[in-house]
Amino acid sequence: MKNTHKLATAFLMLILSAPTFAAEHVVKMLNMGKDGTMVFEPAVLSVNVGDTVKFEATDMAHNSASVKGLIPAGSKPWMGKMSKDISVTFDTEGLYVYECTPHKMMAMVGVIKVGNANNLDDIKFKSQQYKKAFVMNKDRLDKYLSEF
Ligand SMILES: [Cu+2]
Repeated sequence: MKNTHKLATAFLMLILSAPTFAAEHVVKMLNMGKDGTMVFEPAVLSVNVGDTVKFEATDMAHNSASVKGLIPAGSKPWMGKMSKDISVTFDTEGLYVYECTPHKMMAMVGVIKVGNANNLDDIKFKSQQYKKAFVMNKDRLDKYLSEF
């Protein structure tokens, strides 16, 4: 009886002290998806601090690159190579906007929320200037940001 109790206590300690494992999410880079042509899918994603997002070169001639000024202050930017997968680990909370470099004009963009969207107002404000570069799908980024 005593041993059983000890075992139960040990088991409980194990559960309580177990680290929460960081998750890996996958975002596909596509010529055609649910939201139209030249899209990331899912284009809007919520993850936890410490999680990794793998941008998968499902279709060729795309990349994933963070947009200057549209990521949290102090966070690390990234720049994926064309037609290559890239994995990004997110250690800083907030909203991140990223783009496919050659398809920026077509609003091939995506948004990742890490933890809380504490920079939402800042991103909404600064994205007004950024989205002037879009010649197609001009409302796409606003639509994505409206989900937060
Ligand atoms: Cu692209």
